[in-house]
Amino acid sequence: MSVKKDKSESAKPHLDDTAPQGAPIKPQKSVSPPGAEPTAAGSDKNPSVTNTKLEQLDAYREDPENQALRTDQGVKIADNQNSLKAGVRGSTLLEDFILREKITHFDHERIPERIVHARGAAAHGYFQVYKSQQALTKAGFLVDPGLDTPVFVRFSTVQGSRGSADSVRDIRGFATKFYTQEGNFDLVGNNTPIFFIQDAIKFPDFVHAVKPEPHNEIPQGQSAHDTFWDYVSLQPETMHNVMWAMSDRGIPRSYRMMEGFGIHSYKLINAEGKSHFVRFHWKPTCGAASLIWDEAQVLTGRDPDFHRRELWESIEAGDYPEYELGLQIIPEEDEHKYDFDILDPTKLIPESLVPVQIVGKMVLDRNPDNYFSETEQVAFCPGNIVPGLDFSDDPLLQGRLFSYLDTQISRLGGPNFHEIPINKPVCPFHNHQRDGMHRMGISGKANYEPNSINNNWPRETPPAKKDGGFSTHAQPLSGEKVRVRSESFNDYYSQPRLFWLSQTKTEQDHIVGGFSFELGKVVRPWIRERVVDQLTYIDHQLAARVAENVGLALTKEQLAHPIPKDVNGLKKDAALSLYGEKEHPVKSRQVALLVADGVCGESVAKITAELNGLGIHTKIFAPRLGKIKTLQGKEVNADGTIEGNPSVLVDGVIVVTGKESIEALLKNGNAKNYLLQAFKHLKAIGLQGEALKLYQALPLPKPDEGVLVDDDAKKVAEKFVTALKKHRVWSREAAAQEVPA
Ligand code: HDD
Repeated sequence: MSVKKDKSESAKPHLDDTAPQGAPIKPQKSVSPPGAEPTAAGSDKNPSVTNTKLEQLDAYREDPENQALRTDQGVKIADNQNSLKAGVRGSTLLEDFILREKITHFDHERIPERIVHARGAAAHGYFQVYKSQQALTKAGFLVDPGLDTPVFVRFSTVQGSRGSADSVRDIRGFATKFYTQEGNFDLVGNNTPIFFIQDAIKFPDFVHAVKPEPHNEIPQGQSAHDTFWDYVSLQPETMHNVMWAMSDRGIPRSYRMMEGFGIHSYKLINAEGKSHFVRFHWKPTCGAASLIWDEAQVLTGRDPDFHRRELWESIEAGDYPEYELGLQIIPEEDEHKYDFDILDPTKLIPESLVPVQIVGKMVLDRNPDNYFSETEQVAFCPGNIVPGLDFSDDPLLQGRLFSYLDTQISRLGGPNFHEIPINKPVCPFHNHQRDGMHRMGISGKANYEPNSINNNWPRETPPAKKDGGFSTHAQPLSGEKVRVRSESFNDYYSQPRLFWLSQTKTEQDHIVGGFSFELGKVVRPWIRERVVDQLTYIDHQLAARVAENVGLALTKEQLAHPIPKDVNGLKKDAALSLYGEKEHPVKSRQVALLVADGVCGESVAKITAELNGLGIHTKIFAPRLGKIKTLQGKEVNADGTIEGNPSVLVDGVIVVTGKESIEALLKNGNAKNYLLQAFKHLKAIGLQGEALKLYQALPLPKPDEGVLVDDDAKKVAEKFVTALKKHRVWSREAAAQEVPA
């Protein structure tokens, strides 16, 4: 574990302005445009960014430069082009050990993909606590602000296979492995604060229902099919998470614009042995934001790697994704204070009841070197915790403690997966576990305990205030051994209603749209009816709107269904809405500048400078690659073609003035489509000078508050940024429906 000095003095303003004054946070390095250079392995691109985990991995990195090609046994290979044959045109000989080794290894290259969360992308980084949390926990990584704890974070979708698209409607996984000095702590969360089911025994049923249907393996990366909605309609505890999935949370803009949640109540244990319940939150410093549904669907084809690419390129560019760690603390004596059970993973704890205390920051600052070795082989287990933390009795969490370790044994081929470099702790680890497939360590003489032949090493460490052995919090228990669900888990509808009522009108419209789209793909009518029936227990208006879209009408009985009660007196909770009146940070946003020969080069430079100054990334797209001639007789370099970089890849577009340039764009269908789609997806559109003509040539309504028109380059950029801060032009939604992009 590397110990860092307080670097707050060198921290750059703006980039780290969310850290409290004096917090020991490392400055970010200067940023280059993402995707501007060829991508490369993390250690090639960012060699100066390192930590104890990355140093540990260095020992395993291979460097084939100036090396001979050899077999796995070290024999130099003289011919890697031809197999050994009986005569020039003869059959291949079994004797060919080089061929056999190569083909055999190839034949066994694949391992089973994860049962869920198969599609993912990951990055290295570090976590630092702002201020000691010793009143709550003795876990070193939450106590010592001088430590930066290495982390490896894997983001994922749940439903699709390894090769599925990133932008599908789904829950996202947000799994963090903290390589602490006291062992690995895995916080294996999602981008929603709640889960679909309450008890782990239902997980196989739920996953079978959401995965592609068993007879034809359709659909891929989507929950829009009969078996999922059949299960949902029969298991009302799913409704809360389903509401989140149908909302914009199901289609995040990027991994860096997504919240993360540990979901379950855990326990923090301090040096005196006192316990507090805790719920973990990750808050992105870029703010949380989502895609538009049509855009998400277009993206599955235009760039199936959209989220993965954005994560990778941002890190290469030095524009590191950051998340603050937040804690919701519930004293033990408040365990029964709420209308819901804090052990129920389908219930969140509203932030207005228990505010989230921000305690530290995680920065993702280096890409992996090898997808398989690191991202695919990383094995997260919620059972991996360190002294100072403990589990609660949440029945979903309890089942997870078993499942993850178990699944790795078949996924990674045996019980020694902790020895795979990415999974190894950075602190020493010795015990008497022995042998098994793929054992790497060469163990010492005694393989039992107690022993006298090795002086009883390795020995137990008694629990202590610091650096002690793990001890389970002594929690009093009572009751009978029973197979039941606690009655305190019974209310399925109050929290989905709180979520619904906390959304803006736009967000509510999107939820109605989400349900209507998905149910539109459900073939069996009785399943659609039952889902609508479930919705009537949440909100009549929601149910009626979805019903209408799927050709149903609510019955008198359904309209008489009781409205669920408020959650601890709350009708709304602002933290549940993504948008509200919030202004969004513009840092890290991507903006396209459309140009062609004859563009005003000075304007390109001014707009670029204005936006880059705010941390916004700009890319210049033209009908072709290469140097584009400017009005001033100079050249600007095109970063890509308009065709290859459609508007779904960016947050907004500015068309730069120039008579000839606009005339060329008027003849370019891809440029026209750019504006049509940007308009349809509610994006800010900047039109400088002549560019208005391009807009006017399209079947679009008169410029609205998100179409920013000005002759002056700086002014158009300023107006554009004001619109970008709203994330989307929400007022345009009705007009956008009519645009046939
Ligand atoms: Fe799970 C993977 C998140 C409940 C069983 N889960 C997995 C991953 C994430 C989650 C993010 C991917 C980790 C990675 O990137 O490798 N799972 C959750 C959350 C849950 C949850 C937030 C509820 C709060 N999961 C859950 C239950 C079970 C599992 C109740 C089983 C009883 N999950 C698995 C698994 C996976 C997995 C099958 C597949 C691959 C793996 O574990 O390593 O064991």
